[in-house]
Amino acid sequence: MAANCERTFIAIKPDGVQRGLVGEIIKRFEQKGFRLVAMKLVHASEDLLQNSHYIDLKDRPFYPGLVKYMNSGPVVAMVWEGLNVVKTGRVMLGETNPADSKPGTIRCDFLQFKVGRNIIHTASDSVESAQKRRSLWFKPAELVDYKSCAHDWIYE
Ligand code: DAT
Ligand code: MG
Repeated sequence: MAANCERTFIAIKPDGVQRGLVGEIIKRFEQKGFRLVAMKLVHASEDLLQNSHYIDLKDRPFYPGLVKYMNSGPVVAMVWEGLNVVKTGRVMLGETNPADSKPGTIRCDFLQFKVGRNIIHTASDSVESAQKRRSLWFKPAELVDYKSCAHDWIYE
């Protein structure tokens, strides 16, 4: 796959949806020049969260609270595509702890200090883990194939 077709999974968590931050967060990815590949508003099941999405964290003390929080309302699940989107998406989010996040990042600009309410999820420390996470939330047919009219302006 071409480098500028890299994809990542991003989800706006229940507090991000309830606080009306969906548009602002999508805007940042759009303005950066990433292409929206898939998006849906979904109330994730406990099964998806417990047994798939957060399975890697199952031994952590905060795991039950995390699953409950993610299951407390709808989330906006998305796939974004572009050059280095896995790494850059992570930078745009900020650190896990909002208090450690730098100004200009989502978790700094819209949060105070609570790790347990950090409004946004990104897969992904690697392209492979992004792909794995994405496939839990989206069927292949839900990934929309189209060329952005800005593509040639962004990539030369
Ligand atoms: P990130 O969401 O930055 O990728 P992660 O994958 O380490 O962070 O953890 C997933 C989520 O778990 C994180 O967004 C919030 C929650 N979490 C992590 N560490 C926590 C902690 N010490 N206390 C409470 N929740 C925590
Ligand atoms: Mg993580």
